[in-house]
Amino acid sequence: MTSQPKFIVVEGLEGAGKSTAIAFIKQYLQQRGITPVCTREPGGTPLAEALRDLVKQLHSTEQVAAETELLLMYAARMQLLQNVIRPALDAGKWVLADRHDMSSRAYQGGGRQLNEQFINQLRQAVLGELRPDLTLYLDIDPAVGLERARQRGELDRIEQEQLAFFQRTRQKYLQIAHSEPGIAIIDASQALAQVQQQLKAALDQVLTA
Ligand code: Z5A
Repeated sequence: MTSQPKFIVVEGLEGAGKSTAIAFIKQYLQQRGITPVCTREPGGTPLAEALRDLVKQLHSTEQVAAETELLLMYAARMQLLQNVIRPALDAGKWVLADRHDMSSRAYQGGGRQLNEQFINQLRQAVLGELRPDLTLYLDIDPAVGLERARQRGELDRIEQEQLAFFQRTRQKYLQIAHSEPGIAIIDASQALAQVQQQLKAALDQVLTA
Protein backbone atom coordinates (compact mmCIF):
# COMPACT_ATOMS: atom_id res chain seq x y z
CA MET A 1 0.00 0.00 0.00
CA THR A 2 1.15 3.53 -0.86
CA SER A 3 2.36 5.89 1.89
CA GLN A 4 2.07 9.02 -0.29
CA PRO A 5 -0.93 11.18 0.65
CA LYS A 6 -3.51 11.44 -2.11
CA PHE A 7 -5.96 14.14 -3.09
CA ILE A 8 -9.24 12.50 -4.12
CA VAL A 9 -12.15 14.52 -5.51
CA VAL A 10 -15.76 13.46 -6.03
CA GLU A 11 -17.64 15.38 -8.71
CA GLY A 12 -21.05 15.29 -10.38
CA LEU A 13 -24.40 16.98 -10.84
CA GLU A 14 -26.78 17.44 -7.90
CA GLY A 15 -28.39 14.18 -6.87
CA ALA A 16 -25.60 12.16 -8.55
CA GLY A 17 -24.86 10.63 -5.14
CA LYS A 18 -21.68 12.48 -4.12
CA SER A 19 -22.51 12.60 -0.38
CA THR A 20 -23.44 8.93 -0.45
CA ALA A 21 -20.23 8.07 -2.33
CA ILE A 22 -18.08 10.09 0.07
CA ALA A 23 -19.46 8.28 3.11
CA PHE A 24 -18.61 4.98 1.40
CA ILE A 25 -15.10 6.07 0.30
CA LYS A 26 -14.30 7.38 3.78
CA GLN A 27 -15.20 4.03 5.29
CA TYR A 28 -13.29 2.13 2.56
CA LEU A 29 -10.16 4.19 3.25
CA GLN A 30 -10.54 3.90 7.03
CA GLN A 31 -10.65 0.10 6.71
CA ARG A 32 -7.19 0.47 5.13
CA GLY A 33 -5.84 2.62 7.94
CA ILE A 34 -6.34 5.96 6.16
CA THR A 35 -8.36 8.72 7.82
CA PRO A 36 -8.88 11.38 5.18
CA VAL A 37 -9.46 15.08 5.76
CA CYS A 38 -12.88 15.69 4.20
CA THR A 39 -13.75 18.96 2.48
CA ARG A 40 -16.61 20.42 0.49
CA GLU A 41 -16.72 23.23 -2.06
CA PRO A 42 -17.75 25.89 -1.94
CA GLY A 43 -17.09 25.85 1.81
CA GLY A 44 -14.93 24.09 4.36
CA THR A 45 -13.66 27.11 6.35
CA PRO A 46 -15.73 29.77 8.17
CA LEU A 47 -15.17 32.35 5.42
CA ALA A 48 -15.67 29.85 2.60
CA GLU A 49 -18.90 28.62 4.25
CA ALA A 50 -20.14 32.24 4.37
CA LEU A 51 -19.38 32.52 0.64
CA ARG A 52 -21.26 29.24 0.08
CA ASP A 53 -24.35 30.68 1.80
CA LEU A 54 -24.12 33.80 -0.37
CA VAL A 55 -23.75 31.89 -3.59
CA LYS A 56 -26.60 29.43 -2.90
CA GLN A 57 -29.02 32.07 -1.58
CA LEU A 58 -32.02 33.00 -3.66
CA HIS A 59 -31.82 36.67 -4.65
CA SER A 60 -35.22 37.90 -5.67
CA THR A 61 -34.15 41.51 -6.24
CA GLU A 62 -30.68 41.23 -7.70
CA GLN A 63 -29.38 39.22 -10.63
CA VAL A 64 -26.12 37.41 -9.79
CA ALA A 65 -23.63 37.91 -12.65
CA ALA A 66 -22.08 34.64 -13.84
CA GLU A 67 -18.62 36.19 -13.41
CA THR A 68 -19.44 37.10 -9.79
CA GLU A 69 -20.53 33.52 -9.16
CA LEU A 70 -17.24 32.23 -10.63
CA LEU A 71 -15.13 34.63 -8.57
CA LEU A 72 -16.94 33.65 -5.38
CA MET A 73 -16.24 29.97 -6.14
CA TYR A 74 -12.54 30.69 -6.58
CA ALA A 75 -12.39 32.93 -3.51
CA ALA A 76 -13.86 30.09 -1.44
CA ARG A 77 -11.47 27.61 -3.10
CA MET A 78 -8.41 29.76 -2.35
CA GLN A 79 -9.41 29.98 1.30
CA LEU A 80 -9.90 26.20 1.54
CA LEU A 81 -6.64 25.48 -0.26
CA GLN A 82 -4.60 27.79 1.96
CA ASN A 83 -6.14 26.75 5.24
CA VAL A 84 -7.09 23.11 4.82
CA ILE A 85 -6.07 21.25 1.64
CA ARG A 86 -2.41 22.28 1.28
CA PRO A 87 -1.64 21.98 5.03
CA ALA A 88 -3.25 18.51 5.11
CA LEU A 89 -1.29 17.24 2.09
CA ASP A 90 1.91 18.81 3.45
CA ALA A 91 1.32 16.97 6.73
CA GLY A 92 1.02 13.66 4.85
CA LYS A 93 -2.76 13.37 5.17
CA TRP A 94 -5.15 12.21 2.47
CA VAL A 95 -7.80 14.69 1.35
CA LEU A 96 -11.27 13.59 0.23
CA ALA A 97 -13.10 16.46 -1.46
CA ASP A 98 -16.80 16.91 -2.23
CA ARG A 99 -16.35 18.99 -5.42
CA HIS A 100 -13.31 21.01 -6.48
CA ASP A 101 -12.09 22.89 -9.53
CA MET A 102 -13.84 20.64 -12.09
CA SER A 103 -17.18 21.99 -10.77
CA SER A 104 -16.27 25.55 -11.81
CA ARG A 105 -15.18 24.39 -15.25
CA ALA A 106 -18.41 22.39 -15.69
CA TYR A 107 -20.99 24.73 -14.07
CA GLN A 108 -19.56 28.16 -14.86
CA GLY A 109 -17.70 27.11 -18.02
CA GLY A 110 -20.28 24.66 -19.43
CA GLY A 111 -23.54 25.68 -17.74
CA ARG A 112 -23.01 29.45 -17.70
CA GLN A 113 -20.84 29.40 -20.84
CA LEU A 114 -18.19 31.70 -19.37
CA ASN A 115 -14.99 32.37 -21.29
CA GLU A 116 -12.55 29.47 -20.88
CA GLN A 117 -9.50 31.73 -20.90
CA PHE A 118 -10.93 33.74 -17.99
CA ILE A 119 -11.48 30.52 -16.03
CA ASN A 120 -8.01 29.20 -16.86
CA GLN A 121 -6.37 32.39 -15.62
CA LEU A 122 -8.18 32.01 -12.30
CA ARG A 123 -7.28 28.31 -12.11
CA GLN A 124 -3.62 29.12 -12.61
CA ALA A 125 -3.65 31.92 -10.02
CA VAL A 126 -5.48 29.88 -7.38
CA LEU A 127 -4.29 26.30 -7.94
CA GLY A 128 -0.86 26.69 -9.48
CA GLU A 129 0.27 23.17 -10.31
CA LEU A 130 -1.96 21.40 -7.78
CA ARG A 131 -4.16 18.69 -9.35
CA PRO A 132 -6.12 15.84 -7.72
CA ASP A 133 -4.54 12.37 -7.83
CA LEU A 134 -7.95 10.93 -8.65
CA THR A 135 -11.28 12.48 -9.60
CA LEU A 136 -14.35 10.27 -9.38
CA TYR A 137 -16.91 11.81 -11.69
CA LEU A 138 -20.41 10.47 -10.95
CA ASP A 139 -22.24 10.74 -14.24
CA ILE A 140 -26.03 11.06 -14.19
CA ASP A 141 -28.80 12.31 -16.47
CA PRO A 142 -29.67 15.72 -14.96
CA ALA A 143 -33.40 14.90 -14.98
CA VAL A 144 -32.72 11.88 -12.73
CA GLY A 145 -30.31 13.77 -10.45
CA LEU A 146 -32.61 16.75 -10.04
CA GLU A 147 -35.53 14.48 -9.20
CA ARG A 148 -33.43 12.86 -6.43
CA ALA A 149 -32.46 16.35 -5.17
CA ARG A 150 -36.07 17.57 -5.37
CA GLN A 151 -37.26 14.71 -3.16
CA ARG A 152 -34.90 16.01 -0.48
CA GLY A 153 -36.61 19.41 -0.24
CA GLU A 154 -36.44 22.99 -1.50
CA LEU A 155 -34.03 23.74 -4.37
CA ASP A 156 -31.39 26.51 -4.02
CA ARG A 157 -30.58 29.28 -6.55
CA ILE A 158 -28.38 27.18 -8.82
CA GLU A 159 -30.59 24.07 -8.54
CA GLN A 160 -33.50 26.13 -9.89
CA GLU A 161 -31.80 26.58 -13.27
CA GLN A 162 -33.41 25.14 -16.41
CA LEU A 163 -32.65 21.57 -17.47
CA ALA A 164 -30.61 22.90 -20.44
CA PHE A 165 -28.14 24.49 -17.98
CA PHE A 166 -27.50 21.11 -16.34
CA GLN A 167 -27.26 19.38 -19.72
CA ARG A 168 -24.50 21.82 -20.76
CA THR A 169 -22.83 21.27 -17.37
CA ARG A 170 -22.91 17.50 -17.88
CA GLN A 171 -21.50 17.80 -21.41
CA LYS A 172 -18.57 19.85 -20.08
CA TYR A 173 -17.98 17.34 -17.28
CA LEU A 174 -17.88 14.51 -19.83
CA GLN A 175 -15.66 16.45 -22.23
CA ILE A 176 -13.09 17.07 -19.46
CA ALA A 177 -13.37 13.50 -18.12
CA HIS A 178 -12.72 12.02 -21.56
CA SER A 179 -9.77 14.27 -22.37
CA GLU A 180 -7.75 14.53 -19.14
CA PRO A 181 -5.88 11.93 -17.06
CA GLY A 182 -6.79 10.87 -13.53
CA ILE A 183 -10.57 11.01 -13.94
CA ALA A 184 -12.75 7.90 -13.53
CA ILE A 185 -16.26 8.11 -14.97
CA ILE A 186 -18.71 6.32 -12.68
CA ASP A 187 -22.18 5.44 -13.99
CA ALA A 188 -24.23 6.93 -11.14
CA SER A 189 -27.58 5.83 -12.59
CA GLN A 190 -26.85 2.30 -11.41
CA ALA A 191 -27.96 0.80 -8.09
CA LEU A 192 -25.83 1.74 -5.08
CA ALA A 193 -24.05 -1.64 -4.95
CA GLN A 194 -22.88 -1.27 -8.55
CA VAL A 195 -21.80 2.34 -7.98
CA GLN A 196 -19.75 1.17 -5.00
CA GLN A 197 -18.08 -1.56 -7.10
CA GLN A 198 -16.97 1.08 -9.63
CA LEU A 199 -15.71 3.33 -6.82
CA LYS A 200 -13.71 0.47 -5.29
CA ALA A 201 -12.09 -0.39 -8.64
CA ALA A 202 -10.94 3.21 -9.16
CA LEU A 203 -9.76 3.61 -5.55
CA ASP A 204 -7.80 0.37 -5.61
CA GLN A 205 -5.70 1.82 -8.42
CA VAL A 206 -4.54 4.78 -6.31
CA LEU A 207 -4.20 2.64 -3.20
CA THR A 208 -1.73 0.39 -4.97
CA ALA A 209 0.00 3.11 -7.03
N1 Z5A B 1 -20.96 24.87 -7.71
C1 Z5A B 1 -20.62 25.61 -8.82
O1 Z5A B 1 -21.49 26.06 -9.56
N2 Z5A B 1 -19.29 25.84 -9.09
C2 Z5A B 1 -18.31 25.40 -8.30
O2 Z5A B 1 -17.12 25.65 -8.57
C3 Z5A B 1 -18.67 24.62 -7.13
C4 Z5A B 1 -20.00 24.38 -6.88
C5 Z5A B 1 -17.60 24.10 -6.23
C6 Z5A B 1 -23.02 23.11 -4.40
O3 Z5A B 1 -23.95 22.22 -4.05
C7 Z5A B 1 -23.59 23.93 -5.55
O4 Z5A B 1 -22.57 24.81 -6.01
C8 Z5A B 1 -23.96 23.04 -6.70
C9 Z5A B 1 -22.88 23.28 -7.75
C10 Z5A B 1 -22.38 24.64 -7.41
N3 Z5A B 1 -25.19 23.51 -7.17
N4 Z5A B 1 -26.00 23.12 -7.86
N5 Z5A B 1 -27.00 23.10 -8.39
P1 Z5A B 1 -23.60 20.93 -3.18
O5 Z5A B 1 -22.40 20.24 -3.69
O6 Z5A B 1 -23.65 21.28 -1.78
O7 Z5A B 1 -24.87 20.11 -3.41
P2 Z5A B 1 -25.26 19.29 -4.63
O8 Z5A B 1 -24.38 19.12 -5.75
O9 Z5A B 1 -26.53 19.93 -4.96
O10 Z5A B 1 -25.21 17.86 -3.99
P3 Z5A B 1 -26.40 17.05 -3.50
O11 Z5A B 1 -27.72 17.51 -4.01
O12 Z5A B 1 -26.24 16.97 -2.03
O13 Z5A B 1 -26.20 15.75 -4.24
P4 Z5A B 1 -25.27 14.53 -3.99
O14 Z5A B 1 -24.41 14.71 -2.77
O15 Z5A B 1 -24.59 14.26 -5.26
O16 Z5A B 1 -26.28 13.38 -3.76
P5 Z5A B 1 -26.62 12.51 -2.43
O17 Z5A B 1 -27.13 13.41 -1.32
O18 Z5A B 1 -25.56 11.55 -2.12
O19 Z5A B 1 -27.83 11.70 -3.04
C11 Z5A B 1 -29.05 12.33 -3.39
C12 Z5A B 1 -30.21 11.34 -3.13
O20 Z5A B 1 -30.09 10.23 -4.03
C13 Z5A B 1 -30.20 10.76 -1.72
O21 Z5A B 1 -31.51 10.62 -1.31
C14 Z5A B 1 -29.53 9.38 -1.91
O22 Z5A B 1 -29.97 8.45 -0.95
C15 Z5A B 1 -29.98 9.02 -3.31
N6 Z5A B 1 -29.01 8.16 -4.02
C16 Z5A B 1 -27.65 8.26 -4.00
N7 Z5A B 1 -27.10 7.31 -4.79
C17 Z5A B 1 -28.12 6.64 -5.35
C18 Z5A B 1 -28.19 5.54 -6.28
N8 Z5A B 1 -27.12 4.98 -6.82
N9 Z5A B 1 -29.42 5.12 -6.65
C19 Z5A B 1 -30.54 5.70 -6.15
N10 Z5A B 1 -30.55 6.71 -5.26
C20 Z5A B 1 -29.35 7.18 -4.87
